[in-house]
Amino acid sequence: MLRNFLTSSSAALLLSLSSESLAQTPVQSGPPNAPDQTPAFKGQTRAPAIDDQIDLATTTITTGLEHPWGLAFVDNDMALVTERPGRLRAVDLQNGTLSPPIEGLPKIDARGQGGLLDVGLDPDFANNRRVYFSYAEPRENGKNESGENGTSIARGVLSQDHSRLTNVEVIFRQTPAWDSTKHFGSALVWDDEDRLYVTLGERSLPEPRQLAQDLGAHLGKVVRIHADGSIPEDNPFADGRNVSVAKAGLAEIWSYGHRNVQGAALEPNSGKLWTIEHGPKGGDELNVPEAGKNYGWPVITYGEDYSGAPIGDGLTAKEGMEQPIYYWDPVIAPGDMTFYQGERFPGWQGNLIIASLSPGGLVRLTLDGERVTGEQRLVQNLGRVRDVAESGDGALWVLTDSRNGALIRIVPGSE
Ligand SMILES: [Ca+2]
Ligand SMILES: [Ca+2]
Repeated sequence: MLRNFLTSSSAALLLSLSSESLAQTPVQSGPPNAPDQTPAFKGQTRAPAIDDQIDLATTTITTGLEHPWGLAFVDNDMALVTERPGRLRAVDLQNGTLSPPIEGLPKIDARGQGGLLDVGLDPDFANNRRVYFSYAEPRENGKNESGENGTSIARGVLSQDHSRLTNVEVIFRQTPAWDSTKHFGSALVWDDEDRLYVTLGERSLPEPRQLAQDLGAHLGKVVRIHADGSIPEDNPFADGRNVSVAKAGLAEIWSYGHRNVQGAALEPNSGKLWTIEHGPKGGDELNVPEAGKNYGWPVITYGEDYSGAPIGDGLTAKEGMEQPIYYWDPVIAPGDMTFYQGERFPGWQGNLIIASLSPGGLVRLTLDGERVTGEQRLVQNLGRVRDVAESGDGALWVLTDSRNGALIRIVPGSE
């Protein structure tokens, strides 16, 4: 009798322990690179794994894209796609036909991580047919005449037959230029008042990396501009009001202390910008950058240098510097991301869907406000995914990053 009682209560205890631990088990991503670092708050990393086993159907719409980077839907039948070597193409979403490279692009430096990067349509594209794009621009004005470049944003008018851009003009140039082939950023996101956020890398090398903390440089910044490149009056450094730092910053700057931000999206309910950033080994970050705030790099960060050495003094937190709302160690190497808004994937509304270059596929996050409550890895068989976007019918579309990259459509397997 006593023995039976003990046995059944032990079993009940075991059962409750195991369901508790199951609910808290994170995605199996391997050991951390920096195991001695501790998150600043509960749930800042390794959120519980989402355990619904949704079956996904993937359809390859087209292949033969050389390192495609950015995707923008023109309508239900056509999208624009960038290829890093410097080509912009229209792709027929029904049959996958690729147009010849669209003419009229400026000179592009396609070395390393550079090239033609993001593409986006004007909020009033239906009337003005303006297209915006980010790219690594060769710069002639530097000490190292052949090697200097910088991220630039240009716009042009797309012809009705989408064969050519005309009236191409550069609306923003990141300064200073640098002789580097790394960390260009550069996601383009419109806010609800048609202002353009641009995310910018810090060029990776030890010297320019420090400029992420320098408000006199555009390196390692998010900037916010109007469509013509002019500066919104209420930008945090637009009139020198925000001088809690040593000097007033460049007026385009929205937030600073970033490393290499290649993904960004506007949260549909709040209208706030969210960004996702390549950190060092073990330090990828999700942030909600606020006006004028410092996101820490390279003074604070999770993870460590690729050599295994600490970054700077190895700090993960400091007064006056913002914490990421979530981080990954080991990393996911994030491309772009999107907040899912459709109804095609039941229960996914408001989830953040992130492109992963390594380990690849997609990362899905469930959220409670600005806290991550769950994480799931999907379609890892696709390998390196650079961009993810949702079409008007609630399907997801991804670009895979390789010499023979593909545009792939994803819907629930039950359809
Ligand atoms: Ca994108
Ligand atoms: Ca940071």
